[in-house]
Amino acid sequence: MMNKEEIYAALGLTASDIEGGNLAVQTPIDGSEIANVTMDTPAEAKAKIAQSVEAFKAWRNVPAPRRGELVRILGNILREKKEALGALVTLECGKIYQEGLGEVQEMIDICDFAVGQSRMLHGLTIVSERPLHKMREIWQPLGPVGIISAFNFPVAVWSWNTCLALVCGNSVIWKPSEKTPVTALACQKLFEMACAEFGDDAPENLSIILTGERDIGEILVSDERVPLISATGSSAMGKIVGQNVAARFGKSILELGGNNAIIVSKDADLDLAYQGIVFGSVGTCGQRCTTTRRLFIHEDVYDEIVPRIKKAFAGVSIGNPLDEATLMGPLIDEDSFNNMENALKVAKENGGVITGGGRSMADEYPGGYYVNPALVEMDGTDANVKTETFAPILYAFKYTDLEDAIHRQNDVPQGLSSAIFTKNMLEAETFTSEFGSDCGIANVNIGTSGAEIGGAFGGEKETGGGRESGSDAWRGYMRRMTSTTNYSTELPLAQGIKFDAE
Ligand code: UN1
Repeated sequence: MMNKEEIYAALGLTASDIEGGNLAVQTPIDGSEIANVTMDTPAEAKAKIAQSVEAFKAWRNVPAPRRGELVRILGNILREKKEALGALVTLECGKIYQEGLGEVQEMIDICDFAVGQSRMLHGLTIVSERPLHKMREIWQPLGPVGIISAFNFPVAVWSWNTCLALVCGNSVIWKPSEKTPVTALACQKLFEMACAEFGDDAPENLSIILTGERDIGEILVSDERVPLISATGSSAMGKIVGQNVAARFGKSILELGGNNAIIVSKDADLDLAYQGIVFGSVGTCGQRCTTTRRLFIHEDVYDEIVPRIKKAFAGVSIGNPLDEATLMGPLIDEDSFNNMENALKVAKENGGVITGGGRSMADEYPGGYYVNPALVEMDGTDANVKTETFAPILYAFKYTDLEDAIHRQNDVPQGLSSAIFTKNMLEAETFTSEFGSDCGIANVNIGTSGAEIGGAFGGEKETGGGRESGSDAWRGYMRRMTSTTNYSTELPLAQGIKFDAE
């Protein structure tokens, strides 16, 4: 495993990038400072937005397949730097190295996807109601795209947005989480390497980073020169961002909180369900927006699977995420730990029976917030289970009737991911029907987390309604133009209107 200095060197980060600034960055591994980066002032942020507008004006003229070439080069660089960037992700946000690598793989995958997409920015041709007329849809570049991302996927979310935005002809301005600015600076270095290899068609400032706290994010969100804001994070943040962007008639793509559930049927393959549940709930230390937070287990199999989950939770190897034997690293910081403690307190007050929870390895890592995953057995629904706590807490409920389980699964404000484990085709099809799951993601015999980039990613209700990455999410980064051409010598009006100007 590379050490910090080797990681920085491999990614081209120099002292001026990571020292002498005014934003201290701590690794959640032990709380020690790994960098001190320089924040943008509000005036600098505004100036950078102006630079991004200029970059857009040049980039939109480059043919889309050529734009794809830049993304192809970026994907190759990411392949070369996968280990270094994966390790930096681990160092800065605390997810285990395997997941750090997985996150970079997600970047590589979206690069490949976007390269293909760069030759497929298709519009419709539409038959006209008028003779000798043709209609078509033309998808146009939009402008600078503002990206706001969270600490838990510090690099992949940028790439989902950036790779599509770039092939669509846009420039990008990224405001990463103030908890993970170093991975952002590293991505910027790799992007600049790609531009250098690509040549002059890539204008200066095609991708820009805004480093700072909330005030800097607000500048980006409220700036009319930025037609689209794509924001990933909490529902509370997204509500403010969405309203502020809407107030200036901007567009937004919001990918916000989840409260994801797995239904375990009496007809489930319990071995599969068990694996999906454990990965979904303790993976990334419960800090994915797709983390499994609730279980609805059929009463006939409850006593078979719940003890297995408890055993897995008690035995999961918690520790330094750079150590390859570790399955669960630390929470991002003390606030997260306090939120977890609070949620467990409320669950207990509401009659929940808790197994696990509490701090782990405090002696070895006084500055790191390692926790034991907690399983909370609940009798019925309660208010606490309606909010997202970004920590490894899994609430288990019993059910008798599938319709009731689906209703309870849906009966939360969020609507990101959901899953059912069943070998019963009728149940599986019910779950994915119009009266089944109300989430953006509804899986069968697969857990709630770990979505592939090829599908549209996002969810409904307080999850924000946005879709990123695969399918036709690219359209969100473009402007739709409807164009009608008349190749006759008459000017017939639509709807048969007669209007004689003579
Ligand atoms: C997030 O937590 O914001 O499906 C994204 C998954 C990952 C992405 C999670 N591909 O878990």
